[in-house]
Amino acid sequence: MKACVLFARMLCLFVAAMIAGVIMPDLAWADGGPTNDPATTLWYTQPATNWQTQALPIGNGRLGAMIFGRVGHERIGLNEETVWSGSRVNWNRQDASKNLPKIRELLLAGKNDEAEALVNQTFTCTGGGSRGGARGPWGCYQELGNLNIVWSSKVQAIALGTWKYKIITTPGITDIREHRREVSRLVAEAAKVDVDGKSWADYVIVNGKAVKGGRKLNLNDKVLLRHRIKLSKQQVADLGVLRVGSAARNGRVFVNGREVGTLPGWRSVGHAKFRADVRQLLTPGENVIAVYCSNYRRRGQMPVSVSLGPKEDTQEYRRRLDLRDAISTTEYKMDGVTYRREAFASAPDQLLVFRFTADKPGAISFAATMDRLENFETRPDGSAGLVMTGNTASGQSGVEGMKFVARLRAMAGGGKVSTKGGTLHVDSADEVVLLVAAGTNYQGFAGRCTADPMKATADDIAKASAKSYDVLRSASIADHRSYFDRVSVTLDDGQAQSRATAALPTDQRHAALGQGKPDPALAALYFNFGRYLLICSSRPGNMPANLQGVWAEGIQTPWNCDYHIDINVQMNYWPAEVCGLGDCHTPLFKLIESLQEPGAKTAKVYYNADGWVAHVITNIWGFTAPGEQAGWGATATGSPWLCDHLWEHYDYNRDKEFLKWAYPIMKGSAEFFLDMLITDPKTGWLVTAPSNSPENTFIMPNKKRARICMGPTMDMQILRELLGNCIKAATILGVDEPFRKRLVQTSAKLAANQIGKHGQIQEWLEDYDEAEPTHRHVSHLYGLHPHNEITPDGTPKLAQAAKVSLQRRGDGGTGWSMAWKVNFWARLHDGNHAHLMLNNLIKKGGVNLFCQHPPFQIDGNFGGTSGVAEMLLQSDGDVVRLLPALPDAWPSGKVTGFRARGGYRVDFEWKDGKVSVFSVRAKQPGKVKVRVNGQIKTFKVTAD
Ligand code: FUC
Repeated sequence: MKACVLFARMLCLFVAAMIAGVIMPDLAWADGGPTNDPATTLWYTQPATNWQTQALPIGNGRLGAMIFGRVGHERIGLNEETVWSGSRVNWNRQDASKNLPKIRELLLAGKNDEAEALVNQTFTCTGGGSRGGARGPWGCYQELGNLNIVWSSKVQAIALGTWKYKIITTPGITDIREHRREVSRLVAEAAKVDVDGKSWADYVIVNGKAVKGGRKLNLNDKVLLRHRIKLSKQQVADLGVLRVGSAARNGRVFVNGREVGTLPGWRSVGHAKFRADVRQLLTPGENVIAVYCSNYRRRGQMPVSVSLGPKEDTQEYRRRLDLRDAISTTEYKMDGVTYRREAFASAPDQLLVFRFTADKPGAISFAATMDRLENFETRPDGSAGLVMTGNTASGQSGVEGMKFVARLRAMAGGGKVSTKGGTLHVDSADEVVLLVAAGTNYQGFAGRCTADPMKATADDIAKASAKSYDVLRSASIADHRSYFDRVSVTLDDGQAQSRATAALPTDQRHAALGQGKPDPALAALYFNFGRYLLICSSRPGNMPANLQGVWAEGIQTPWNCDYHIDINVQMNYWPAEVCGLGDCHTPLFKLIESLQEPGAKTAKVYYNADGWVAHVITNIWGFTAPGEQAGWGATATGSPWLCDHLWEHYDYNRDKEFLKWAYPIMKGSAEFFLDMLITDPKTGWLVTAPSNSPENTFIMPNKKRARICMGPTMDMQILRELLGNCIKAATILGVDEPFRKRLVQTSAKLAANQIGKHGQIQEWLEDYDEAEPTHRHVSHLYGLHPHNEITPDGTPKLAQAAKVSLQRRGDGGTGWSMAWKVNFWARLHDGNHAHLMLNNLIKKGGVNLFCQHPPFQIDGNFGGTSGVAEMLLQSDGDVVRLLPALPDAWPSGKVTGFRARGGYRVDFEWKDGKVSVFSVRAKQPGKVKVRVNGQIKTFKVTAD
């Protein structure tokens, strides 16, 4: 019976595709294997060239890897969640509180610009704060390194060492555009085949080092290099890949006068290398390779390394990531052999596992190395392994930086494995399994916390190498599925064209979305990808997911890849509870718990207040002080926003033991604000001071611009929520009655939401205009989402004002900003607008579906997943709403396993936009109010 249904479905798909005139892609794999479920598979027909937008992530919560799937030179980016630079110091400005009265006086007098100047001088953190980045004590999360696999080939690559060069200048031209045009012309001219470059200066490079000439090259000189190479007919038949090493940036590459590509710019992190397929351009006889680049390194040395390697002629190339199995696969045929690589990150065995197979014996030969951009040493670890060790920069003299270890072990079937220096060689094996273990000596609030990562990684390898590949693989799949299978979402519009689009490779689906082609399953895939990323970057006991999860590249990562607590880390966890991943939420709670102690010191030193506080950013070293700049660093409500997550976890799971643990943390946060709030004499309201509406600038009546203010709307919404949650928690736990009463009184006096002159929710206490009306932060709508004090049914006027605010902000923004807007529109019950924002978010992202701020920032992935959930289900502990914001684009679908506040599990299906069947389950039987197809009714809850 099942087989019949399957056959019928396949037939439908085929016919649909024919009708739509779409050629179905070849889905066949050599092993007849995976079926590319469009809602749980990312797949492509070419290797990745870009980490941020194309490569595929795997992770086990602690270790992460990025798989490119390259054929000749595979690069696998490695991460371990605690590889941070920096170290612990005291960032608190000891005499800060002395200046607080004056800052407040200025604010009360409306002199925000003067207050801002004073905050900058006296109320920021010391030691440069996050500005020091990777090199300062603040530090940054960074890559562990790379595992490089260079596949052996019968044809040797030719290193191009002897060059002629000429410095390109445009004397007398001052206009920048004219200068650029002239440079472009000169470069194209100089790269031509028939240019006589004989009189140019000589430059010989061996192994990336200048051995002759080049002494006259100054830093930042722009240089055109030419190499002449004679190729035989055979060489033209065999060669085809031109590579330019990492040292050269900001430039252009030419073969026989034809430009073949652009070298990555200075913004690209260190590893970005250049590779081009130049098969069509090579000719028997003389060939000219020209590289234009700038000498960004140092005087006399421009270590460009260029090679012409064997062509990589593959057939049936496929790479894919299966979100259900958490396995990445690369497969291709070359010279008649089918090669297959699998990669996964095992949580049960705590390592990364790679397997290379081929359908002909003895076909696997490669050299493997491990490296990173700085501070490392790689040496043999026995005869079949490597170990890479080093320390990150601590940012303080005399303090040792974090120690890191990556250990590689090869297990080959057939052939020979050997090591020489820092390279592992595999010759003529039938099959190879590589195990990679990694760790650091970080001992903080979470993570592995071992003092001896050498031993820990050796133990990991010893344990895993006693198991077969299949055992490791099955354990990893079972473990991952125990999280992933908790929820499923199907979205459908019943259209043949949509299904045909969904059957395309992911990059083509992404492009089709850009052309407005419907593909509801792509939204389901984006939703599932967010769940996958959370499972892979935030498991119980691990560090919380940072700005790039466990998939950071380079040493100085964007925004130090830290924890921004004025939206970003919170957004990472928005999908956790509704998707039944409450246990993946717990790493955040450990971070919150750890901030109490340093946060209590900050509260005393800056505000002379009880309780604890953390401002806008934090790191793994317990940073709680204000940031280094008043304009963004003074936001005072990062910590209560974090505390909301504690309450949410309780509200979804109704676990009193958890609440007992969490309540003192929430209470400490509330205690801080009881001391910190001041009365605004104009309104009599209690307000925070100083603070910001995150990162946004307003125009003062005197036309000056400022960001420091008192009582920004977001702060007051967050505090109403915090105090409300504390009151509920204390009531449930039966504790702290007098404190509860104080909270009730304080809450009533907090500055209210106000509607401003445009009909919008006012962002500040005064109805200022924003300097940038489409600013990415939409903080004043915190009360709409994630908090729910603004609702279309409960507070229709405020909801209407929130809509005006959103319209003023527009439908663009950074990745995470658009993700937030999906959630906002869903809360306003406008499914079509939420859908528009979701599409904008996906379109702006990479073809690997990584959200792009840009650069890659993972928060938007999680915000997008949360947004899809908000479109399908909303709950407030009283009513569960099914399909509150269903877009026309998803007329039918099915959800299993969603969680709702109140401790519920909800399954439902819909057709033609109407719920056709649903069930609500909970630990205890009981009753629940459900809004279904426009009506709120009370239903029976089935006991789980
Ligand atoms: C906040 C945002 C930025 C960025 C950074 C990591 O400061 O305003 O857009 O996302 O966090």
